[in-house]
Amino acid sequence: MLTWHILSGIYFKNCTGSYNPVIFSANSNGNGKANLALVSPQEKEKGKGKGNLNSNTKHKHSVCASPQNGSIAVTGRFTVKMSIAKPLKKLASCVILDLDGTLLNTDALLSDVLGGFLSKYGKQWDGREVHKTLGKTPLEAAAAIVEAYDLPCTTNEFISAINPLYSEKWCNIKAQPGANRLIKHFGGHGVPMALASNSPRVNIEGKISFHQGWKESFSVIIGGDEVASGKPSPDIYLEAAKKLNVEPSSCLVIEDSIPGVTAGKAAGMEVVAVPSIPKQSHLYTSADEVINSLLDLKPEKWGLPPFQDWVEGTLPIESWYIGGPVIKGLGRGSKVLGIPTANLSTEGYSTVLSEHPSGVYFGWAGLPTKGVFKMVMSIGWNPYFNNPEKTIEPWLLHDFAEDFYGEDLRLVIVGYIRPEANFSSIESLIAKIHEDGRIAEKALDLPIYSTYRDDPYLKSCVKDSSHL
Ligand code: RBF
Ligand code: MG
Repeated sequence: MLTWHILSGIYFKNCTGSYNPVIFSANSNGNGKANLALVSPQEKEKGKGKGNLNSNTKHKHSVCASPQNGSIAVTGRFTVKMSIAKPLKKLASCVILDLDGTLLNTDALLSDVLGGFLSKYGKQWDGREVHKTLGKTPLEAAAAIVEAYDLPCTTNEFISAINPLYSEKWCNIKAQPGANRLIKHFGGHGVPMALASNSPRVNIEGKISFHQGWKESFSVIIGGDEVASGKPSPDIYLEAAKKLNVEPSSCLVIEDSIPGVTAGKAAGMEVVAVPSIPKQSHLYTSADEVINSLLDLKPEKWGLPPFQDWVEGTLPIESWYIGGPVIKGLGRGSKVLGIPTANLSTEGYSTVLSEHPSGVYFGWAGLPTKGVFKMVMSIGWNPYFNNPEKTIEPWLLHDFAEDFYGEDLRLVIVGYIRPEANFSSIESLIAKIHEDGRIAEKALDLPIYSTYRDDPYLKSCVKDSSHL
């Protein structure tokens, strides 16, 4: 089957006479007929049409389309530019998702269970060993741990001892930020989804049973025990495509681990990597794209319906709270950048921090003696400076006469702007942070965000942690 990719600069005329950009995909069935999918990136109109596409090699084709549904009427003929010479990205019609580390935040679980288990043997779990287990089959992961810690038991004994400890914690595993949003989005747009994990199928079903609406959203679930070999072999992904009844080339895989990315590529699929351990993105060279978190996924890049929840350059998120004394950071904020961030002590917040992807967020900041202020902040390792620790650096959008080190700072975080980035010069970093400030300043006046200004947490005393 020949797939045509029509990439950019495409316009069609709607019934009101105005032109709208269209993302267009055409799957030739070999006889010159094609199915057209019309999607406006502006999200104002949406429609599906069928038309005939001449399969000769001219670069322009006229196509008649009549919408099957949606609010637009494509009445006239429109012209598409066609590029078969350079199909950059294949267009996907289905999404296949990994579970552990991709949709579920299982990192904390691993250290929790293993930490407790190893201490019985007088050993201490070292988080750095985590890479030995990511994307591995349960047997491989177990063998790696038994070996790394020189445990006086066989791999199978280890598995039997650890399994019940795991399954009793399944109810506590949190969804990764953006996982519910992604599942609802694709489900709502009728994009078929499959779950493809190295875990045995019963474990997959057990884990997802604690997340409302997940099981029903997947038309296919494949576990590591249902194929000959687990990832990095392509088997799991190929089996998922077969059960979805689609070509592997029209599947988009979303994966957090390197073996998982290898498996998806070996299956002939497009793969977006969402690394679950920090500072590793350079190792994911075979992925078609590496993103920082599920919040950064742009489905339209893969020919899938775009998210519609971004407002004025910001993404509303479920609000979360953090507070503590303002500490002296590295002093770069005001000295080097001219941006005085009120760095927050992250002591006691390691769980909260690990649950939130690095990136630029915004919200409201409360200072007991000064009031409530707009705030934009970065969470992460500041790629430009390559910090060793994940930090929280809020910038209160207000001119203060004096420093307020030691004072209690309360934050309610309500929206997301972008992932942290590296920059070729300090000027471009500063310009970007100022742009973040302007985006936050404006967005916080929108009713969806402004209501949080009155959140009692911003004014309560530190000991009251009822919100956390
Ligand atoms: N540091 C980076 O290396 N990359 C970024 O993209 C980045 N974005 C930021 C956005 C905001 C709104 C703020 C307040 C800081 C950001 N920083 C970023 C962190 C900045 O480098 C840091 O605050 C200074 O180094 C002070 O320690
Ligand atoms: Mg995974």
